[in-house]
Amino acid sequence: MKKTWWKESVVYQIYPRSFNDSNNDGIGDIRGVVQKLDYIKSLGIDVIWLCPVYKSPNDDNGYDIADYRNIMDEFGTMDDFDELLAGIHERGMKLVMDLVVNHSSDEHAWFEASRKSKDNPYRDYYIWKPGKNGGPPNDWEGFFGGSAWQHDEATDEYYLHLFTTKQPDLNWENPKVREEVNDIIKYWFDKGVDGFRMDVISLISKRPAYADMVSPVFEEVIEKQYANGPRIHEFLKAMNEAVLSKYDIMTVGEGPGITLEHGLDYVGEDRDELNMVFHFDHMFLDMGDGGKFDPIPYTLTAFKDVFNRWDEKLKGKGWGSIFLGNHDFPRMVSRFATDGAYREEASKLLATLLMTMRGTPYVYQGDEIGMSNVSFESTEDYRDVETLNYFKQLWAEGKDPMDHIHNAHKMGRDNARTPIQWSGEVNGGFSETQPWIRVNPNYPDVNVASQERDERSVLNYFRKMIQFRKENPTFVYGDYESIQNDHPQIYAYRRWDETNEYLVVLNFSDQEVDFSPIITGLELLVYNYDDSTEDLLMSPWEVKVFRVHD
Ligand code: TEU
Ligand code: CA
Repeated sequence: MKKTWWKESVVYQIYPRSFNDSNNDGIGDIRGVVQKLDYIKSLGIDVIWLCPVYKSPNDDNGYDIADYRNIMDEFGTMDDFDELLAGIHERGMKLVMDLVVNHSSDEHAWFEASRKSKDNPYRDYYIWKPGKNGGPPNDWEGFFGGSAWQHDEATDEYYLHLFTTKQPDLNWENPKVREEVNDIIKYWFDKGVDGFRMDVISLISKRPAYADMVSPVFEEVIEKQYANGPRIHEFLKAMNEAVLSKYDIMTVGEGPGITLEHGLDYVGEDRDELNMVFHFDHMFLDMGDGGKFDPIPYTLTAFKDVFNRWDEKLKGKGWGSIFLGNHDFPRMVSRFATDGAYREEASKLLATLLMTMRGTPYVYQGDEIGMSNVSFESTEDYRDVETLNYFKQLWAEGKDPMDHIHNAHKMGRDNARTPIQWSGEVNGGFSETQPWIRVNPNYPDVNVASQERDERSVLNYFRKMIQFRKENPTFVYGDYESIQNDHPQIYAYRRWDETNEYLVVLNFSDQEVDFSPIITGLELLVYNYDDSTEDLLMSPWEVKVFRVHD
């Protein structure tokens, strides 16, 4: 495969509202990120992906944009942004921004004009339809519950919003919308930004029939009706030709509905569309037919299968992204490992997985210190619109949300949105004021400052693993094969190229496991227990990475 900087990079995702508060108003901000650039650099990070910082009424924490060329007041000014970008570049890192153009805010000037009258020049920037039988145009549901259509008094029509009512979907059929998006991208590239993560890009091309939902299972509706619409690849190719291809940047498309079947259509190296995608196959493993708040158990073998199938599909043809969490999902250690007695070992194990797979690794803020899920005692402490809508829906069904709060504890997005725990000081050192969302009460035990002082901390293990990946490029470009794939507790795989071979063995369980890989000539290189030995008697959540000699 062609070698490029973004394949060799390790990306760090920042959710600015929760990262670091520089002016003590309780909200993380851009200057807060500037203050921590040396810290991020010290991890070995190459690329920072910054979640949305544009002007926004924050109905969905910045994923509802009111002005694509200005900065949200709470986060600072354009001068702060320019300083951030310069600071990142000075340190030899790159900056990737979030592009949210499936929808805008209803407070964007385009939508304010669009809703005024049916003949407004901006009318066709959004998707308007007359109602049917006194109700919405069809029975589509939004991602956050309820109808995906909102009636608007002024013109007595409905607009489509796949997310909240304050996030109207843009009409990509309109060539002017596509031009506007290209101009926005150009604006930021001309400032020197190094790429975009494209929010729900899989949803931009709508199926013109607007037929009723084909299934009561939302995941099927996404796949068959919302995602991968008829013109998606035409739109992406045109965007690539007009702007993306003119700059040395990276792109990663996010998307529900980007399944194994469709992945290569987006990232095939012969396709000139996107560089990478985030698929959700492993992120949906523990969701039942009722979706996120209907959690179900899953097995390690199912988890391995996702990685195996994607690696097999993409190999030699397109590039993958490796991630285990972000601002939309629970903390990786609580979800895919354990946050009990073995939280530290388990965090190190997941760090090892991230840094030894084929594909570009993405580290979500706080995972480098092993931050875990939070269980707020009251529904009042939750902030995320998705979780709040869930509580509302329960009330509407005559149920008491408190009887279901365990689902929010387990699956809610606020798990990943609590403030970064910088120290054992008040509010975890995030802010001197009460933050916009509560700090995880485990901050006295889990924080950056104490881990800086501890050679054996999760933080220093992350640093070591990132360094290890860089020193051994076989982990970037080399081949991948899972061994003893049916093993219910061990995830073991080989990585190799013409010159090197490695074996990674990860014990995904609380039990000791005697593993026999039938591979000889093993030299132990990386491990997460002080007393690790070259044998394959694996302690709970133990990691062993070997060089394999012929
Ligand atoms: O997320 C898109 C997406 O698919 C999410 O709806 C995800 O499935 C959901 O969070 C699971 O509960 C992106 C952003 O990452 C998210 O923060 C936004 O809320 C959403 O788009 C709308 O812009
Ligand atoms: Ca602030």
